[in-house]
Amino acid sequence: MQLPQDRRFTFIGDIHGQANTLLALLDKLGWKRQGGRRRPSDHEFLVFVGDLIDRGTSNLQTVETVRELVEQGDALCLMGNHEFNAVHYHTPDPDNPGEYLRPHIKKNTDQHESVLAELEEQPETGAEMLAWFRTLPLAVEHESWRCVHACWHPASLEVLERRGDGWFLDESAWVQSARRGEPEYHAVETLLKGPEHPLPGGSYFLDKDGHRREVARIRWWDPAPATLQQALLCGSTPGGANLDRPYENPHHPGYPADAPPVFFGHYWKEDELGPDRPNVACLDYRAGMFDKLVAYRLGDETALEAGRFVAQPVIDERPGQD
Ligand SMILES: [Mn+2]
Repeated sequence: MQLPQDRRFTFIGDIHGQANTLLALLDKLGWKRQGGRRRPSDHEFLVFVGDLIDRGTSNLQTVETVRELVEQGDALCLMGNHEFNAVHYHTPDPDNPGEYLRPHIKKNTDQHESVLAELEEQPETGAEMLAWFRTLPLAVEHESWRCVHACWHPASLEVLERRGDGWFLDESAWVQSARRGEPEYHAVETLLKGPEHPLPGGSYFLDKDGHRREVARIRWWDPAPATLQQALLCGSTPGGANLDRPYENPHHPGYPADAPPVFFGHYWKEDELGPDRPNVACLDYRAGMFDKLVAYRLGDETALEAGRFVAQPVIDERPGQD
C-alpha cells in the first residue's frame, strides 16, 4: 500500500452507519459530484479512521460510499474494531463446528443488530463487504502523520505484516486473532480497542451500553498520568472507587511529544472540538450516538489546531426524529 504524493490529507472519525451525515460532511468539505462521482476539492485525500458500521441507520450505504472513494483513489480506510468484529462474527470457527470466531451471544448480536437488519434486506451485499473489510490496514504511517483506529502501539505493529505504508492482518492470522493468548489477538485488541487498566479492587463502572466493567480504557496518549483520575476513561463514576491515587502501569504507552501527529477515533468525546495534545487528535465525536461526525484537515501546522476541525451534526433519520 502506497500513500499518494502531492495530496493534502483530511482525517474522518467514526461514522457508525450515518451515510447521509457523511455525504453532508463531504459537501461541507467541498467535494462535488461530477459524473456520478464525488471529486476532491484542492487535492484533498481522505483517511477514514474506521468504524464505518453499527448503531446507525444506513450502514451498507456508508460502506459503499467510502469504498467508492477508496477505489477511485481519493481515500483510504483503516479497520475499526467494528469492521474487525463483523469479520469475526460472520466467519465460522474452523476448530469448533457450528461456532463463529466471534460468538453469537446476545451482547455481540445486539452490537451488530443494525447491520444484520440491513443484510436481511440485501443479503447479496454481505460477503463482498466482509471481503473488503479483510483487506483494510490496521495502521498507516506517512512521514508527516500516523493513523490507527484506537492506539498507536509500536510493539503491536511488529506482530502484523507491513506492506508499504500500512500494516495488515495476514489472511492466515484471522483465526489466531480470535484466540486469547496469541500475539495477533493482543495486537488487535491494543490497536483497535485500546489498552485497559483495572479499577481499584472491587470497584466498577457502567459503560455506554450499561455493561458492568472492572477495567477501564486509559488515556494512552498522555505521556505520564500521575493518578488514576488522570489515566482512566470511565463512562460513569466508578462505584465506590477513589481514583485520587497513584497510577502505576509499567506498560503505559504514552505518545512521544516529538513524534508526528497521530489521528484515531474510538474514544467518545463530548468536549469542544480540538486536539488532545499538540500532536494527538481523537476524531470520535459520537456520531454513533447521533451527535456529530468530525474531520481534521491537516496543513503544514507544527501543532494541531482546533480551527482545522470540521464538524457535521448527525442527520437523525430514525422514525419520530426531525
Ligand atoms: Mn467507534
